[in-house]
Amino acid sequence: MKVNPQYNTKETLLELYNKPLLELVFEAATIHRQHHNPREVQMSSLLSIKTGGCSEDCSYCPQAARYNTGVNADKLMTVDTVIEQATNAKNNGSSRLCMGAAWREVKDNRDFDNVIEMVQQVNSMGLEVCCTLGMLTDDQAKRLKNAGLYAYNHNLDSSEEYYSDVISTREYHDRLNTIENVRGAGISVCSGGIIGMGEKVDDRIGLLMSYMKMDNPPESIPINALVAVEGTPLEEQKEIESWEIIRMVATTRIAFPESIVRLSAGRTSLSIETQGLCFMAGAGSIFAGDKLLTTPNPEFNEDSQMFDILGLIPKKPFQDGCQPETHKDEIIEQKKVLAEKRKKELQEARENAIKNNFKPRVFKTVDSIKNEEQLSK
Ligand code: SAM
Ligand code: DTB
Ligand code: SF4
Repeated sequence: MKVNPQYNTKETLLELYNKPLLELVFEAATIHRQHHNPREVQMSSLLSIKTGGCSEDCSYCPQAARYNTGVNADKLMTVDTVIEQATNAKNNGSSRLCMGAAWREVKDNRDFDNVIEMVQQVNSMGLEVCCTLGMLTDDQAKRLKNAGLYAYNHNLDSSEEYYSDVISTREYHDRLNTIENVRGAGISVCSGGIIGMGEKVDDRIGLLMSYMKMDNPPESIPINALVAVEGTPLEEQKEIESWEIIRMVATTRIAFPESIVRLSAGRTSLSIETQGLCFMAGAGSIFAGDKLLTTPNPEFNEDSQMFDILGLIPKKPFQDGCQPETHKDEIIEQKKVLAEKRKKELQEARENAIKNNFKPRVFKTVDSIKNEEQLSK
C-alpha cells in the first residue's frame, strides 16, 4: 500500500489533517507500526558540497545570490574533504550522506565529474548516498545511478498554486520532470516540502496531493519547517506552531504508509517532547549533525541523548533496498584516455624537438623592438 486509498482526494486528506490532534497522532502511530519499526530512526547527514551564489530566487533560501544573507559563494568541495566529512558522519551513526549543491541545474562539466567521483567513493564506504543538485536531465540521472547513487532529493516545496508566490525562476513542472528523470533511472526519490512560508493548509494538502497523483510516490518525504533567514524575503515569517508540524508529519505518514517521513529543517526550535510526538506520529528519519546546509541543526550529542530518552535506535543503511553497485563512468574514463593521449603527444613533441636541435621562436614585445631601435640609432 504505497498510498492510502482512504485519503486520496483533497477533501479526505484535509479532513484527516484537521482531525482532533491526538486522534490524528494515534491513527498515524497505528499505520506507522504496521509498516515500519517504530524504534528505528534513520540518521542522514547533510553536507553542502557547493555553497551559495545560486541563480534562483527561492524566497526561503539563504543561498540565492540575489539575497544579502551573509552566505558566501564557494567553489565545489574537494573529493578528499567529502570523504573526511563522510567518515565523520558514519562514525557518528549516520547511515546516509546527502550532498547538496546550490545549483539551479546540473551542468555537464568537470564539477559534475567530481560529484560522480564523490558518489562512487561514498557509496564504497557503505553509506547510502543522496544528492540534491537541482534539476537533472535523464542522462545525468543515469550517470549518478551508475556511480552508486541511492537517492535524489528534489522538493516540490508546496502546492502548485502557491509555488509561484515563492519562486519565479522555474516552474512546478520543471521539478516534476526532474523527479521523473530520477525515477526513470531507478534512483530512490526523496521529495517533500516546507511549511511555515505563509501558505494555507490547503497548500500543504496540495503538496501531498501532487505526490498522491504519482504512479510511484517518493520513498522519502522530508517535512521542513521554514528556517527564516535574515536577508531572505521570508525573514519576517513567524515561527510555525509545533502542533502544525506534528499534524503535517502525521498526515503524511497516514497518506503514504510505506514512505519514510523525515522530520527535517527546523528541529533546533523543537523540544524533545515535540520531536517525540513527531516520532510517535510516524517520523522515521532526521538530518543529523550540527549543520543543515548553511543553518544550525542539533548537535550529534544532543540527538544521541534524545534517542536515549525516547528509546530510539539509529537505522542501519540499506534496510529498504540493496546497496547500489558502483560502475566506472564512461565519460570520465574517455576523458582520462584523452588526457593520457595528449600527455604522450606532448612528451613525444618535446623529445623530437630536443632530437632535432629545435630552437623555439622568441617573440618580442612592441616595446622591446622600439627599445632596440632607439639603442641602434
Ligand atoms: N539547489 C537544489 C534545489 O533547490 O533542489 C538543492 C539544494 S536546496 C537548498 C534543497 C531544499 O532545501 C529546498 O528545496 C528547500 O526545500 C530546502 N530549504 C532551503 N532553504 C530552506 C529554509 N530556509 N528552510 C527550510 N528548508 C529550506
Ligand atoms: C530537505 O528537504 N531539507 C534539507 C535537504 N532536503 C537538502 C535542506 C534544508 C536546508 C535548510 C536551510 C539551510 O541550511 O541552508
Ligand atoms: Fe538555489 Fe536550491 Fe536555494 Fe533555490 S533552494 S536558491 S535552487 S540552492
